[in-house]
Amino acid sequence: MSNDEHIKGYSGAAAGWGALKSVTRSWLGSDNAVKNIRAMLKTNQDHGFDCPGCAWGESPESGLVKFCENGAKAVNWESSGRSVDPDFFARHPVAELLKQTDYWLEYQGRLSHPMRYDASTDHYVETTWADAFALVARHLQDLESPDQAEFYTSGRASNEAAYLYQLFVRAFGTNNFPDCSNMCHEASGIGMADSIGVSKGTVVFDDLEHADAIFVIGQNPGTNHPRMLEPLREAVQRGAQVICINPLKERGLERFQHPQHPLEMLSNGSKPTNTAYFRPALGGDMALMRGIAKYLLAWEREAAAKGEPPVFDHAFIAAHTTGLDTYLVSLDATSWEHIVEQSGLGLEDIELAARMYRRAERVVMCWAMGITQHRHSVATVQEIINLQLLRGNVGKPGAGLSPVRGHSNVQGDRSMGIDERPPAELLDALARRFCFEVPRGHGHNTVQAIQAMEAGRSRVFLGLGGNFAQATPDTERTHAALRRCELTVHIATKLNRSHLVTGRDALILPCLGRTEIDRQAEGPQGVTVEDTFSMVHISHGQLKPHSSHLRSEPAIIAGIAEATLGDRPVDWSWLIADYGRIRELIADTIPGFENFNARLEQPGGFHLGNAAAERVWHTDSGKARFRAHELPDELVNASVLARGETPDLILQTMRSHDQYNTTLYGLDDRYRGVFGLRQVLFVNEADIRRLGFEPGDRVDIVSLWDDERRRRVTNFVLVAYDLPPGQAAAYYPETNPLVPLDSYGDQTFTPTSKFIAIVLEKAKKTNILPAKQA
Ligand SMILES: Nc1nc2c(c(=O)[nH]1)N[C@H]1C(S)=C(S)[C@@H](COP(=O)(O)OP(=O)(O)OC[C@H]3O[C@@H](n4cnc5c(=O)[nH]c(N)nc54)[C@H](O)[C@@H]3O)O[C@H]1N2
Ligand SMILES: Nc1nc2c(c(=O)[nH]1)N[C@H]1C(S)=C(S)[C@@H](COP(=O)(O)OP(=O)(O)OC[C@H]3O[C@@H](n4cnc5c(=O)[nH]c(N)nc54)[C@H](O)[C@@H]3O)O[C@H]1N2
Ligand SMILES: [Mo]
Repeated sequence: MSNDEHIKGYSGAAAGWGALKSVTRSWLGSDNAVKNIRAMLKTNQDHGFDCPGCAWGESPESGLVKFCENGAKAVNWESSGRSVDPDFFARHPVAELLKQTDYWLEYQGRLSHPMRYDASTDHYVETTWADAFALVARHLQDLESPDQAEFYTSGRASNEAAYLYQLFVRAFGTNNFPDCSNMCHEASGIGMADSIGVSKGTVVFDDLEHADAIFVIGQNPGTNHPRMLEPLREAVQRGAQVICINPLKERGLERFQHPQHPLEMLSNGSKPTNTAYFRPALGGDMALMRGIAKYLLAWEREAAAKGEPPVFDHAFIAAHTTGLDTYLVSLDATSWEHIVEQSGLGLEDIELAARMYRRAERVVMCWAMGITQHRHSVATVQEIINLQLLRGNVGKPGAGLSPVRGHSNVQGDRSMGIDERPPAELLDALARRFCFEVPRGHGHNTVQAIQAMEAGRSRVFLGLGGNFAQATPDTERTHAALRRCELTVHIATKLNRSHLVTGRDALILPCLGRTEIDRQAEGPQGVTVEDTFSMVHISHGQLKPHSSHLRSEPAIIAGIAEATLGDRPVDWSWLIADYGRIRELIADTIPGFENFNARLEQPGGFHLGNAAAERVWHTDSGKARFRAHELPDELVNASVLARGETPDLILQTMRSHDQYNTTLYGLDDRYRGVFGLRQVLFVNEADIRRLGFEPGDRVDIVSLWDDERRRRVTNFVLVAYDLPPGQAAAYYPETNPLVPLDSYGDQTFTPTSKFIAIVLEKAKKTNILPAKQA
């Protein structure tokens, strides 16, 4: 195919007809169309199931059908009619499956039977649940120390599954809980806990409806949180400012056509979703926030000199904060040159952003991966908080901080104790309730887990969902680390590459998805999840399970736990007969969940509460604190520069419109005008020519780092795209081989997936076809 067939551009609005067409296609492609349409109508409704897509929450009042294009894709994908069964594995040795694309692997359908890897034949073969549990137990019991096992969690696991999992793992004896959150919003949690004493967003849905200004920073809601477009467009219509900060012009942040709004659809109209759009350098957001704060300070001084009303909220600052003076010193000490150079924005733009911020009485700041996947992410999150504190924009209606979470229950999983650095209160509560010696030391995060497996210090890997081998950085190195394990185990719904990068022994344990009926000894069970606004609600699967051999995640965890620990510290089988019993334990040990079962009766669930939103600060001083960080001197790692290498470009890795993390629903990226192709590198045309290439040329991408490895991906098509100079963008996970394992955020260990120094080389082989359709 020629490049023209792949690169077409896009001029429509986000959502609208394009979304409907795409949903219909995914219904028809699921081999299960009627069943899935029924399922869609149950998504996010009372007595229905929680959408297995993103963590966005619902407006409590909205009576509309509560799903979006990408939620529909997530539901359809889970409800595929195709099966990956023992016959499938008999036909395909693992070595052959490894040659297939990630798209092909998941497209084959739902995993249907528990499978064990037989290294002598290189095939997965059917096993029984009892044998599978016994194998896991034997490997775990053979370890010299419980700290030699890694227990990964992906953020789709329900509260009940996550709670049982952490209880089992801690009773086994370790805090090794690498999880997807380590690669995601870790910086938000760390920065917020330190500054304002809570690690979760302070806003609820209603705040978006009352804000005078909403900042959307480093986030692409049109694709990743489509239901967020509705409140954004509504905000613009009522005259609030929506200020987007993103180097890419993302379609969803420009125009939105409401797919459930008949008139708008018929007239093909659409409404804007922003009032201003700033396009910083990658990693330039902290400099921009500092620039805005510096303007506020200048105006504050001017106002004081003239005897005009102040710009800062002095009453709030005096009553609720510490550290203002030191912070103001750091503002004075940061030069405008440094701010302009690092933010990539001119003074006029920064001043305009500052004016918009100042004019608003109530400001919500939302952010996602464009902020959290950098080396200085904690400092950037804390600079956002500093700015909000200057004008009292935390803890009042219509204002606050909103790190918009990713996976549908990633926030709940942390609440349940999936945390490699668990707070002492959690451990104390577990020790008190279950009377066992809880492990107190810090466990491994995702990067440390890979390092431990690589060094042979960890020998068993167990994944509760997710696709560890592909979601993590430094793919070649990570795969080698996983292969050193004695046992790898994956609890999963769909086949993915992690299942094929096996340890000496390996298991695939197929589980029910959230859309499916979960029947246990005491009847059908619901599970609970927590959304990005800290609303907890129950979710009831509606569809007949894909196969009679599937078990629920809690049942699988209970099976492993019982085989490993017997009935210590709880009677696992009794617990999973009725998940209400697990919720009783949660109520006993996790703050905020008191009376859990009863509170779930409320329609729409209940809010967990957020101290900072009530201006109660759980910090040492009992106040919110301004944190004065220095702006980094250079964003490119000093040791890379010290080697005398100059990057051609800085690369960010992001999601296309047709993917859910490592799950690819299709090969298109409609809003960015790319069709049927994923190996693309977006660069602006002048940069393409500066580097001696033409749009459409094939290149190999090499990343620069301070070790001797040459990290490379090959055969990417250069796409001329409206990007600021010096930047490049490409899809994850194809570009994960370029992210060095040791390039991670300060304090967070989050891989710097949005800032990779690269050079381009002319592609050596150019004979690839677009990724194969299934
Ligand atoms: N359909 C769908 N929904 C999803 C997901 C999915 O894959 N598909 N994933 C889920 C998960 S786990 C998560 S964490 C979220 C992710 O949601 P997002 O954070 O929206 O995901 P990304 O695609 O990584 O997009 C990051 C955005 O940040 C911008 N950006 C990159 N670097 C910078 C920077 O330095 N500064 C600024 N200001 N902007 C920058 C990019 O241009 C891009 O628009 O979505 C969740 N929802
Ligand atoms: N370069 C780069 N790397 C990144 C990112 C990036 O922006 N750039 N983003 C990072 C982020 S934000 C995240 S959150 C991680 C995501 O990392 P993960 O959460 O590990 O990855 P996913 O792709 O969401 O996992 C998909 C798999 O989950 C399984 N699955 C789906 N539903 C269920 C279920 O209900 N139960 C169970 N047990 N399994 C299920 C399926 O087998 C599917 O193949 O990736 C991170 N990696
Ligand atoms: Mo995420």
